[in-house]
Amino acid sequence: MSLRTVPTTPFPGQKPGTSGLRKQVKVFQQPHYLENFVQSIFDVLEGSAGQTLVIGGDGRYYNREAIQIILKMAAANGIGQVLLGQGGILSTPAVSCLIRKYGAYGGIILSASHNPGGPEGDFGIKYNIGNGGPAPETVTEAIYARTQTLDRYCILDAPDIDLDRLGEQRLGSLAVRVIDPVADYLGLMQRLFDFDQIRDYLASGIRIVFDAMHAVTGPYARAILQGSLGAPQSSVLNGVPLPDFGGGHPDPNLVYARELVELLFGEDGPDFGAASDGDGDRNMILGRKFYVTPSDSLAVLAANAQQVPGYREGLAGIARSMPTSQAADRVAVQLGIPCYETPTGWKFFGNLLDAGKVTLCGEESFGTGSNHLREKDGLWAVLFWLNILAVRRQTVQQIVEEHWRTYGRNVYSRHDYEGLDTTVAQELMENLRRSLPGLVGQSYGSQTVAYADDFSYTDPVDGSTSSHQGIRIGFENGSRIVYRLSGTGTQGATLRVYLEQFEPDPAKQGLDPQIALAGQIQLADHLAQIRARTGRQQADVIT
Ligand code: VG1
Ligand code: CO
Repeated sequence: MSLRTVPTTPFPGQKPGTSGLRKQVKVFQQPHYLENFVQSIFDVLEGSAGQTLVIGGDGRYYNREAIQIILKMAAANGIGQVLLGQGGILSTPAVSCLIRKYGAYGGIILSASHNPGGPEGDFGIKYNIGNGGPAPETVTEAIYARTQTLDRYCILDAPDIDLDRLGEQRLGSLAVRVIDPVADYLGLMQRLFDFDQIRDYLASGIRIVFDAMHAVTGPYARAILQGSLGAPQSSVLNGVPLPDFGGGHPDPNLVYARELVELLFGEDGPDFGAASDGDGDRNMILGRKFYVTPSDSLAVLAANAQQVPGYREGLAGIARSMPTSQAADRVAVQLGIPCYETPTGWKFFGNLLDAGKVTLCGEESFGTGSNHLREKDGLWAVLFWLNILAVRRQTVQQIVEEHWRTYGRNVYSRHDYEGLDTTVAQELMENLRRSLPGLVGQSYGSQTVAYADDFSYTDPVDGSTSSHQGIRIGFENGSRIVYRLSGTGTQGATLRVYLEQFEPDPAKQGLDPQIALAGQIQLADHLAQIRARTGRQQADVIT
């Protein structure tokens, strides 16, 4: 085994987005591309010599190859120990759990999350810090800056590690410990939820289906739902992780989780359905013939948290990303606790959780989590729901409708326009930004604009400011239209339009959101000239 220093030159565009660096597999496969980024991570980590890193990925194409490279680079860069998920598999929440449990210095997650995989698909890499959460912007900016000046990387010339053999192997001075990807995570879930109660509930004839979408949650769902909670074999769909996710799009929403949606909305469907994404941090919750909007899911979990063992003592506060509906804010008011509004992406929740300011966090993009770790957590949300259902013994639909009657309904929808020409999308946003000062006070139908701005966030813990986090147009009646460009896509630009309207009248709360929001949808197009500028007549994905 010998240590090799390889001369290299910078690649443009190695800038982490909303959640790590995501590019097409082909981009990552270029010689030195992955190595440059990984070396830049090691170069900005101070005091990592001899420390422990957690490494694993969502099993997508190029996962195993990338892990071999990263292990040899970790060895060459003086890391002391790596905890590696068996087969190179670890869900994003499991990485967060392991970093925290074993006091690791940080972790590297190989995933492009909900983006498709396979040789023609996407790959990604994210760095998590010692609190178990995504690296904050100060760290991702430093990594990016380093990629632009890098002129060498260090790697150990050594044979590959056997990724599937549990136990310790060595790469020079680095100890690689291959561990069961599920055990520690399962232990944490057992401490938070009442597994006995959920098991009894499931045994009472309740039928559940979890769609792992051929992504990382398969082994977790089988061990937890079937192994520990006694759900039958049929309760986990697409439970084997595949490098190309079976050709699917591992994004748990009404469009991409069609198989599950058809089951739940079909005749004699199951009582409860759920799905997770590529790396296991997202969740979609369904009842029989009923879809729970992620923003509502966060609000329902908050309102019912004290029925669940891990949250009996109540919540310190709630945080939601700016585009997420204000349903959780209403619960926070009732509970007399603060509700924070952060930019999109989990990295902004870490400081609030570390400071004990919030207990629950959520995003409209099917992400919910809590202070149990520092990532959003798909299966955790599923277990949270099952625990609430086991206590309340009502249907998902009854619970959500009762919630609306109590708090009012924040009718909500997100419209995504995917694969737009980047210049067209940027001009659309620029133009809209320029029009903001003139919008305040304008009336459209019965609505008057109360504020129109480009969201800027100052972290209440460390005082750092993040600007240009999305355009918000808020109306005096509480309705909102939010526009932002995605920071996770790899081809062209994706415009996300978030629509929200408050409906206090129970008689009108059952209306299909697309119908209830029709006026808002039209206004969103009018204000940003979406159809005229993009040539698109409608959104590609509506959630
Ligand atoms: C999207 C979601 C955002 C989420 C991010 C990462 O980002 O909107 O809420 O945190 O994906 O999720 P963007 O920039 O494309 O809107 V995951 O599960 O893909 O790591
Ligand atoms: Co994800």
